[in-house]
Amino acid sequence: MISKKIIEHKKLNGNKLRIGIVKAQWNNSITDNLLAGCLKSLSNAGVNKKNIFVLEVPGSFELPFSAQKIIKEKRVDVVIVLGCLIKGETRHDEYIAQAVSQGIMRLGLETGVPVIFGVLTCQIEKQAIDRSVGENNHGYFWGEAGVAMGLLKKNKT
Ligand code: DLZ
Repeated sequence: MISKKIIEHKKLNGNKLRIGIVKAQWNNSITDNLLAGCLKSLSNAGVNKKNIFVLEVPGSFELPFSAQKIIKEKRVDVVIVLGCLIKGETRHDEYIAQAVSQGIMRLGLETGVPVIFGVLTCQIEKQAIDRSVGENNHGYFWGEAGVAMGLLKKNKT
């Protein structure tokens, strides 16, 4: 089943925002699409290309560390982490999902810079494909969430 977009953001203006994106390379065919969707929504919200800092890392487990690095080095208003976990034969995906979600939540609370959880956690590959293409590209929604939270952090909403 394809999930429907649940929230409608009002039109936001991101032209003053500095935004970090960290993309995991594991399941690259999916995360490339998430990144493309994310960049499209940032562009639609008026975010300037020169204020977007993209970092690629090996896998989702590396996302919190790398988000921290971008926060320290680039003075961003928000970071969006993008990854794709697909269940395998072991419980690897569960440990990674826990570590990433808790790691970025802690990072956001400790630094005051919000970090958007843009990680697909899927049972099978088809679920990941369905959520990374066309109108249902979650990267697009996570870009919108990033703009909303970046503005909130700057007190611009
Ligand atoms: C090892 C691993 C596995 C099994 N599965 C995924 C996955 O589905 N998605 C993902 O982003 N990364 C996966 N990784 C890699 C880990 O995130 C990490 O890169 C390595 O364990 C090295 O720390």
